[in-house]
Amino acid sequence: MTDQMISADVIGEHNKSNEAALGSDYAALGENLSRRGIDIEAITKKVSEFFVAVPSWGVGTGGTRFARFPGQGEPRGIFDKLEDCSVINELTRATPTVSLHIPWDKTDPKDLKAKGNSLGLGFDAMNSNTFSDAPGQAHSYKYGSLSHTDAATRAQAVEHNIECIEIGNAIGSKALTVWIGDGSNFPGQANFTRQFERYLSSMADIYKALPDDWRLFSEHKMYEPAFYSTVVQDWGSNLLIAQTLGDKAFCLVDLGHHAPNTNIEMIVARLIQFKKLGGFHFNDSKYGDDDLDAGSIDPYRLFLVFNELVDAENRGVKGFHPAHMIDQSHNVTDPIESLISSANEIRRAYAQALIVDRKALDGYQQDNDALMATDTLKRAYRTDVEPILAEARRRAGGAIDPIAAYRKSGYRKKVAGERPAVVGGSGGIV
Ligand code: LRH
Ligand code: MN
Ligand code: MN
Repeated sequence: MTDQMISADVIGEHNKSNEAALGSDYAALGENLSRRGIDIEAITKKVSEFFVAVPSWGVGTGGTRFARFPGQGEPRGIFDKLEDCSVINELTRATPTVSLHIPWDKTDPKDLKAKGNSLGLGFDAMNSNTFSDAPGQAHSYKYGSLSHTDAATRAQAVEHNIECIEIGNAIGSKALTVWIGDGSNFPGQANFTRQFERYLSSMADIYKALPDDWRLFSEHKMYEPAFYSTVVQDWGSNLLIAQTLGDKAFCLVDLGHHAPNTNIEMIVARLIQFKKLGGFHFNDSKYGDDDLDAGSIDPYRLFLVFNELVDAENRGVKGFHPAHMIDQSHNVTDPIESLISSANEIRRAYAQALIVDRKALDGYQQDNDALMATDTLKRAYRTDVEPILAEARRRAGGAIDPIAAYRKSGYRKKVAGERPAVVGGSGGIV
């Protein structure tokens, strides 16, 4: 038995009052899909088996570089964060793992594992942090970390990543995600080539410390915090890194780390083709690395990304198992509600991609029928698959409408009474 943060009675009662409506919506959708030659049960099964990890740092209220407005009942540390993550999983049954960030979540791995077990949660990729200084560290990352000009600073950053692997190994994680803020703010400040050489050499040291069954993900980001140049600025540099390091190295695509209008789905296709897609940080953005809720700005793009993933799944691409993780920051919403919403949007995009008529699409592409090809995608995208998502949740013990059930549970109010209010302040992402 695992500890439940939301009582089964709350979920049970909520479901009881929504079951009849869901039953008829599910039957109607099933009939519609069957006319299109699609078995709704097969889609529901696939959706139920699709999971996405939540970021430990996502359950706290974010902030900008201008200010941070704390929310009620913010988690005091990693154990509170894990409880909040559990709420999301109990209601959605789509997020059974958590991605940790070290040193933010650093504590005895035995306690982490025990808490995870008690909540029925596992751990996805570990994230290192050499983009800010931890209190008391010997060498500052102000001018870089893995690519720093100073060997001792680079060694410290490598050591930190190895420690992340060790913690991860003790709690059942199988991957390390490395994102660095290294770059430069002025033309001439850094030698692009030397800097990248130093980065590759540091990453090779980290790679050597990877257990056999682990993967190393490098995450690219166009700019910020460095504003003139960034060492791992795009998928081109990222691919070079993964190819240089070896078979256990892959590229991680954070959807918010590209210039507006970039064709991210095509980047995804390229990385799949060359066996270097490691996984995702799902979120959405309008302008830059906005870290908005998945599917909140451009749900069609999210669908198009999933269209590539399902295409690869159907083609049986060897060794294809990208890690699915959310990376968001919440300023005006309850983070638990935002993460529930994102998990649902991600499953929605997957379900929509699953019902694309791929045989027809292939034919239209072959015949250069651009209009019908794009309409084939639109037809799947226009289908309201919510009954499939809700039924998958219900069958797994989750809530038909998880946000409504969450509000009904009074969880936020309860933890607000237990966790001291945090005072506001200047910006920061945790
Ligand atoms: C960088 C990033 C990266 C970090 C996280 C907090 O912008 O996307 O994944 O680890 O945010
Ligand atoms: Mn990210
Ligand atoms: Mn980011």
